[in-house]
Amino acid sequence: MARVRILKMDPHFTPDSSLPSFAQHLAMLDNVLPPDDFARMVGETEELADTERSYLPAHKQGGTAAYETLERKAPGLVALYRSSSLRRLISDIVKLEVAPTPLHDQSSCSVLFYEKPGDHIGWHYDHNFYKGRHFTVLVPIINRGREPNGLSQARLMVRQNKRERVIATPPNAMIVFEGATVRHRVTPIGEGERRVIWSMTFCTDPRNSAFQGVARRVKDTAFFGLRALWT
Ligand SMILES: O=C(O)CCC(=O)C(=O)O
Ligand SMILES: [Fe+2]
Repeated sequence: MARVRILKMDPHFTPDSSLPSFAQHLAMLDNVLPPDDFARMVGETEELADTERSYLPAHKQGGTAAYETLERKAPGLVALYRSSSLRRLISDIVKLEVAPTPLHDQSSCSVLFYEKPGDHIGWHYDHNFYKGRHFTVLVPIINRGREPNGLSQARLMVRQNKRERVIATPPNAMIVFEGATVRHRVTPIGEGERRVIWSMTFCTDPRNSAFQGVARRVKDTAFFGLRALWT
């Protein structure tokens, strides 16, 4: 039985720099969690990966651990997602009051594993199925590989104003972007490399219409069931 370590409910975030501009719908921070809190998150994620591997053969296809799994296996991540300090930090960055999106939305809080050579995500937008504006928040938990800086060769790229840009994703960074307007992809990971990303969404108004609810479920199926994005 895996031991479950609970993160403090409300750790303070300690980014290296003062808050970046969100004028381009995209912002990056480094070293957002205090080292001890981050180390506990890494531990929780390693245990999650171990249990996923032993109980879910489908996991070998690479992919995602969704909210229900995280609630049971990684309660510290879920607590942090719903903490007032994270909500405050994201609201301050995007300069709008945002809230976590509902528990039943698989994209609200998930962990993405890139560990088979070639695992990647093609160009996409993160569709917004809510009434309000919708933001994606990524925290790389593990990123190890054979690049000179020790990171994997999988790169997060964004395309804006017809230009492509590489966004660094070292462990304990935070990338906040408006996924409905910032097209992005992740290039394939190499042999023996590993990249694990904690992906969350926040929204200014997390209500959704009946139609939007149906559309969201179709999207969840694509992302978590059929892995349509993992082609
Ligand atoms: O793994 C990444 O860097 C990006 C994942 C992604 O596109 C998402 O969570 O929306
Ligand atoms: Fe995305």
